[in-house]
Amino acid sequence: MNKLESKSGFVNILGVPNSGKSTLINKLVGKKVSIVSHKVQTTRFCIRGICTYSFKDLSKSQIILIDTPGIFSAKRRLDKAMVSAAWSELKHSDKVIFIHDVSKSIKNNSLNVMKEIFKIKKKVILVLNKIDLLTKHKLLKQISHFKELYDFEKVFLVSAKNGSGCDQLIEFLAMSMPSHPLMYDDNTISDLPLSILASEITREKLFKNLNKELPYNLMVETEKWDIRSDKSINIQQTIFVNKSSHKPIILGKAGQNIKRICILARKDLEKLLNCKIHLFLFVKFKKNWMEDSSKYSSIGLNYNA
Ligand SMILES: Nc1nc2c(ncn2[C@@H]2O[C@H](COP(=O)(O)OP(=O)(O)OP(=O)(O)O)[C@@H](O)[C@H]2O)c(=O)[nH]1
Ligand SMILES: [Mg+2]
Repeated sequence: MNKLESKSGFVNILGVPNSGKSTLINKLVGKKVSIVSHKVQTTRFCIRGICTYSFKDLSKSQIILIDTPGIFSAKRRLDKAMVSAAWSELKHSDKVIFIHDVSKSIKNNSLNVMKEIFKIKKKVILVLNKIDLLTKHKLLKQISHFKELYDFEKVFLVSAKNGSGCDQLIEFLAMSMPSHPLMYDDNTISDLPLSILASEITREKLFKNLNKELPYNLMVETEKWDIRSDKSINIQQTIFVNKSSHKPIILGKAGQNIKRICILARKDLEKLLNCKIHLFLFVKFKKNWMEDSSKYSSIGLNYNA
């Protein structure tokens, strides 16, 4: 490759919910660009995480990793919009990764996703994730099972959580990108507006800190973003719930839940933005927010999917 020639391209990451797509993107990018939780359907729209890789000869390859909502058979409007978003960018991507959680057996849902991907793309990279949870013997069994099913372009064994196998994956992706000028400057790690990223961080804290009683249909909106004279930032967010009974769940006894969530979100935001944050959270009951088309378009989802 010519010294000055750079590479740049798109990599789509698809898989069933909870397989570790967002964790992998964050590990490859090196910062949290996409929220993660132990609950399924955490990611709601496509998020681009950007990784700029430097080769030994100092030329660069920019890998634009597209995190997608997990794919499942969707029935409700929001779920359908999420699944449709996951498929939407596949045709245009330069490489596609199918990611599978090795601690789970290969069920119908994962088989269907693989089948659909192979209908659109001839070459598919298989990433077997969460290898930290499996014995070598069981892992070898899984690998041969996948190889019997499809002819994958390449197979990587990784733990997105602890990073093992991730260097080999990113090197391969960097080499595989087409010759193209960099699409973002070297320091960019995400194209998500900060106000949306901030809403996502609060949603992550809600998902992680409310257990069985979590109202999945909540939505967070950043309504105010003011920079003070001392450079600290005032952020005001509203958490919308579509049932009034969900409001006390989020608030908790004497407001304990919301206070804890606010502190955790503020700490993450301060780390991300490198400045002092004043975060104010409000909870509002808004019946049918899931039927409000403006809530979909603001995060790039198709209301009529
Ligand atoms: N032990 C282990 N856990 C992992 C690994 N990768 C991800 N996880 C965990 O798996 C859970 C789901 O991870 P996510 O990255 O949110 O999964 P996702 O595929 O983006 O999920 P959706 O957005 O809901 O489709 C989280 O609790 C992660 O911490 C891994 O390599 N090892
Ligand atoms: Mg996700």
